[in-house]
Amino acid sequence: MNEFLRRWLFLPEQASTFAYDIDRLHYFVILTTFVMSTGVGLTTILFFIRYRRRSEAQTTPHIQPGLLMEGAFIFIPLSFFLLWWAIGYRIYVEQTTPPQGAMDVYVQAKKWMWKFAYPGGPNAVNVLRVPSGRPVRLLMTSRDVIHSFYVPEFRIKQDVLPGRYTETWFEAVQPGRYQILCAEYCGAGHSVMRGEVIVLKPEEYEDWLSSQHRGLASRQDGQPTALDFAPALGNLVDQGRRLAQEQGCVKCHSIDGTRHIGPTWLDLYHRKEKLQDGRSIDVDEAYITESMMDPLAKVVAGFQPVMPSFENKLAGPEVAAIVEYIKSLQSDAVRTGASEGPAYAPVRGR
Ligand code: HEC
Ligand SMILES: [Cu+2]
Repeated sequence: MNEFLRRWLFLPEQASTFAYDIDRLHYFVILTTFVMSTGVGLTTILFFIRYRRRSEAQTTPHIQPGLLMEGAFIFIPLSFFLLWWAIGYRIYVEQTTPPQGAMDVYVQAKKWMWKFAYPGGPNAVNVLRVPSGRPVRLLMTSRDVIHSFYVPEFRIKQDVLPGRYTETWFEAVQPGRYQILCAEYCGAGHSVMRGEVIVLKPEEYEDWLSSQHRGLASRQDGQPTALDFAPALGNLVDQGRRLAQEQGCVKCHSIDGTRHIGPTWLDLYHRKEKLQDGRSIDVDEAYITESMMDPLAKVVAGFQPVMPSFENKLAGPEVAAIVEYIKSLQSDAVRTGASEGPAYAPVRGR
């Protein structure tokens, strides 16, 4: 029954503990109003035909409904509304009260990404890893404008405000991947402000967490920086960083915003890059890949076309790892318009 109604109403999968409660209330409201409005509609049509005016001289008699009829019209709808309110209120209280012992994750929204920080642990951009079967509390704030954290499968949506913390919580019922969307229009990149919740089995989550701690501990300075989200994005990013060193990319590209022989990789992803032929291009995965395979296809304005091609030198997964590594290099700089060049003030200028 649940599954049938869910599909019939085009609702997404139910992946959190309160998805079921919310959907049940939703079915109840929808079905009641559906039945009632169908009843009203059919009665209207029937009355149109049955009580139509049959002659010019016909008048409509004044009808005085009885007290019982009047009462029924008031109290039946009212009791439905009160019942819905009572059920909704119970769910609202549950949804706004994180349970004791919930695991905390700090969420920072900014144009146009989600950053997640685990207390005393790793950071991540756009990927929130959580264990299944355990309540997770999100403490959220924004660095710029109002955003809204929305995971349809969890039936949670919570505004994220600058200068204030808001919170919400959920308990994922089973491992899977669910999209995070921004549900508050926040500028040109609103539609690409997407992330992902990866729900892991509790033991997988523990493994991941301890691998992150190892990653953090082995860093020379010991202190994670805003520039270094790489550990949290896992092996692909680590592999990409290693490959970029092995292949000599970092001889020409910096990761700290400074200009070398090639443009810096910091904040490269979704940068608006000016090309030599005057065009402007949004740096996405395809463009980054093309830059490795065919560097002369699109040459960045102000740079010499000296980058060698890496076609046949890198395998598919290696290219993907480098792309993920480049994507992970995001600074804390807040952008307001479309970006041209690093948002970061170059340490050594041109
Ligand atoms: C000899 C120096 C050199 C090496 C080595 C090099 N690049 Fe480049 N790269 C450049 C230069 C110069 C440009 C800018 C001109 C152009 O677009 O071709 C560039 C551009 C790029 C761009 C586009 C950047 C932008 O701002 O739009 C990407 C992505 C890129 N390189 C990736 C790589 C990767 C990945 C490697 C290693 C596998 C690498 N590069 C190795 C010099 C180099
Ligand atoms: Cu947003």
